[in-house]
Amino acid sequence: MGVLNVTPDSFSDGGEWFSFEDAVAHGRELVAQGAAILDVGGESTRPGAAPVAQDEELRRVVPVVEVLAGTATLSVDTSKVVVARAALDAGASYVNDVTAFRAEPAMAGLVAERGCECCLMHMLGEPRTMQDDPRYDDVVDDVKAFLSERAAFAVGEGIAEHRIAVDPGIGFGKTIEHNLELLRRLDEIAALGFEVVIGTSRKSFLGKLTGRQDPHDRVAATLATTVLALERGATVFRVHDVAETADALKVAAATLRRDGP
Ligand code: HH2
Repeated sequence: MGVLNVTPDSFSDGGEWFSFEDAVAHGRELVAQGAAILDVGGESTRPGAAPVAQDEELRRVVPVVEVLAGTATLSVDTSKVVVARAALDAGASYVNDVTAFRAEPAMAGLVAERGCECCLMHMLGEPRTMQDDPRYDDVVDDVKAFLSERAAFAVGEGIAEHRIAVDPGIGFGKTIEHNLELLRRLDEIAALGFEVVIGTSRKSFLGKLTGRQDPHDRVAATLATTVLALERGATVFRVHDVAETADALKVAAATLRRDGP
């Protein structure tokens, strides 16, 4: 899953693909590099990011989805039903909601009605304050319980189980140790029986571990987490650096004999 942020303020690539032309060109490049899914987002969820008005989010996301539809599976990274509906009308078939349908529960009905896929992500609190001293009893057990509850809600709203993916939400209300524990024990989340999406790409815990301040310098660190996550059952890797990730996953998967030559 290639990240396509049509935003001026995303934590690692804000402004790089903000114009329609740049976003479309970058989306095509990610597909050429091997992305099977493009995750188009018009609102940053980094800690402290400013909320984006619905009309502005529509203006950023919908034209890009419309042009890129057909080149890959198009995912819309939004928690607003209106934005998701417009993106689905424009050719998207996957809804990535970082609030797991909590912001707008009607999102579940939309996904059910359209028969599309969705990703339900764990987040403690909300983006503005989520990094202020997050605490858990046991981070993996707490995240698992949350994801099970949200998946049960989604199924209750009519979404087929095989169309639901879950994501532990790396960096969303988590300390470095929480992120590492979730990666170390990702097999326990995979044991829930849903597809597992993992999003570590360029995130700040990697910067803290390696001393790399510039998110663009965290590709190698991201690859380490990607390979570990594959080994522990993740099946979708949400990344900015698709070419490097595709190579790492090919070699790791062949070694694990999940899709070797
Ligand atoms: N991470 C980000 C955004 N959306 N969705 C899922 N399912 N999992 C993630 O880990 C995830 C996500 C944050 O990364 P990015 O889009 O690069 O930054 P920003 O939110 O600043 O646009």
